Amino acid sequence: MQKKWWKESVVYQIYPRSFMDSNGDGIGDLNGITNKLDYLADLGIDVIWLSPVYQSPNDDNGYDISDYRAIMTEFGTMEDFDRMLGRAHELGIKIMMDLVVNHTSDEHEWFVESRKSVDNPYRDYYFWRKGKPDGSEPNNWGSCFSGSAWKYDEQTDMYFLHLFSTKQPDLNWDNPKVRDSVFDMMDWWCQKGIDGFRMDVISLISKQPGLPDGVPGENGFADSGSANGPHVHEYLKEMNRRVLSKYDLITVGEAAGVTVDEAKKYANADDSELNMVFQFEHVGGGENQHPHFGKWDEKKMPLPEWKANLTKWQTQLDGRAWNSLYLSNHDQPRCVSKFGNDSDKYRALSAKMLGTCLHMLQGTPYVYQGEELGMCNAYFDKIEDYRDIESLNAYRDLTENSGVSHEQMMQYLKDVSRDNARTPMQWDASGNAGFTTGTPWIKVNKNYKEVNAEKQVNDPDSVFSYYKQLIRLRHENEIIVYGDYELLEPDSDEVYIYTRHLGNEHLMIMCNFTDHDVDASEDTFERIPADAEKLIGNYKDDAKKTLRPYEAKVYKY
Ligand code: TEU
Ligand code: CA
Repeated sequence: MQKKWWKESVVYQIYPRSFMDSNGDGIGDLNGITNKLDYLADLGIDVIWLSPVYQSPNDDNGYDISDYRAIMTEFGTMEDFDRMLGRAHELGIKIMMDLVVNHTSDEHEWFVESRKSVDNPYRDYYFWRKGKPDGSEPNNWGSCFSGSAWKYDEQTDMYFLHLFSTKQPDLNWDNPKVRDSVFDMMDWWCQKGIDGFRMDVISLISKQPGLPDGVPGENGFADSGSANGPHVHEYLKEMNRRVLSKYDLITVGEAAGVTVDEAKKYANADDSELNMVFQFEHVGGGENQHPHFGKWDEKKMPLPEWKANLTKWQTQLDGRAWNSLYLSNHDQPRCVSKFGNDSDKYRALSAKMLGTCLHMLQGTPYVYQGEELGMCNAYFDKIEDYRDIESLNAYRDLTENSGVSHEQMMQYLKDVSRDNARTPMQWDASGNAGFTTGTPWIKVNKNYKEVNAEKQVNDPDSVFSYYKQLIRLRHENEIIVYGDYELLEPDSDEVYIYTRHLGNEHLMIMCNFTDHDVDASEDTFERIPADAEKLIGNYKDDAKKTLRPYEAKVYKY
């Protein structure tokens, strides 16, 4: 397999609004990030994925961009950005920018022009359509943030398309001028010296010709059928040719609705499109009781199904494409709350177990801020504490239109709201967890006195120290990066055990997903020679065949 630096890297995601506030206005900012770069260097990560820092009215916390070449006022200035980039580079850390080009803000100059008249030069930068004869929306597509994907605009008596919020109009990638504008802007950032792009919902950029009605539940994303649309690979190849291939970048496409077969194209080892994609199957749920409730009432996927899913990605991309590895990000609940056990007793143990399970797979691992501390879901009790547009819109929509009770909806939010991941980073036990001296824009998790960085950085048994070790092991062992993968005990609904192989070397990764003792099978255990080295584990001693609650261990032989 071809060696690449981005295959050997560990990426750390920063959600700037919640990372570190340097000036007491309650909002994280670029100088806050610069001040904490030493912490990240200590953790040992190679690349930072910076969620959007561009000028934005913040309808969706920066995923609605009004100027791609300016920094959001609340986050600082372009000089602050340059200083952050320079300092990161001094520390050997690369910066991957979030590229949000499926849509812009409605306050972006392109859209401001576009909405003015049907013959404005920017009209075709977006999707404008007449309503149906009865005046209703042009088609039945829904927005991911509730309601129709169309918004009526009086100025020209037409609707525009927005797959996300009404302030996030979709760009029309079929227009070559849109592609020129986007590629110019990307090139401008590359010239500045950034190191890569994480591409927001890039799988949605090619819409179905004619924008036909979708079959609810069958046409994928928002019933639009936009995921992996007819020209997406053509446009990405063009982007690769015109921009990406001119620089040495790390690229990852967020690919809602991507299948393994599609991923083989997006992330092809021939370097024609992107390095890797974020797929969603393993963070999605099992079946849901009310299909139109979407993600809110998805059941947890049974472990055998989850393992089979990850295994499919591991084995089918091996040698042909490349996996990204993640359990959490700014859109997902905290992984220790979702996949582990966030009780006092098992929080740290299960956080380490999940880290082991993920970091020993083939692919590039992503750590979301606070994951390295075992941060947990927010569990806000009051709707007033939520900030996320998706959560607030869904609350309104489901309680008002779908008969969901307030209590039920609050439970949904506690389990899956994106705000669970957006509470401020917990730096220390002082007020507001050391995130700000002012009032944070969103409440700090109640457990910050127990769970914080200051407490963990110098504690060899902490989740932080464990993650540090996981990251170091990847840097020191080629087998973790390049080895192939085999699943053992596929039917167990208690343990996830797999092996990795490279040349004559083997790794055995054993993870207990339950709160009780589980014995690995005789067959599994026989594979581990007596002189095997225990590379890492979250219990000090070794109970050999028995995996204790949330135990994880890795043998090398
Ligand atoms: O997310 C798109 C996406 O597919 C989802 O994860 C989605 O945000 C939703 O939460 C599903 O429940 C990206 C960004 O990561 C997200 O933060 C933005 O809100 C969205 O695109 C629009 O830019
Ligand atoms: Ca600030």
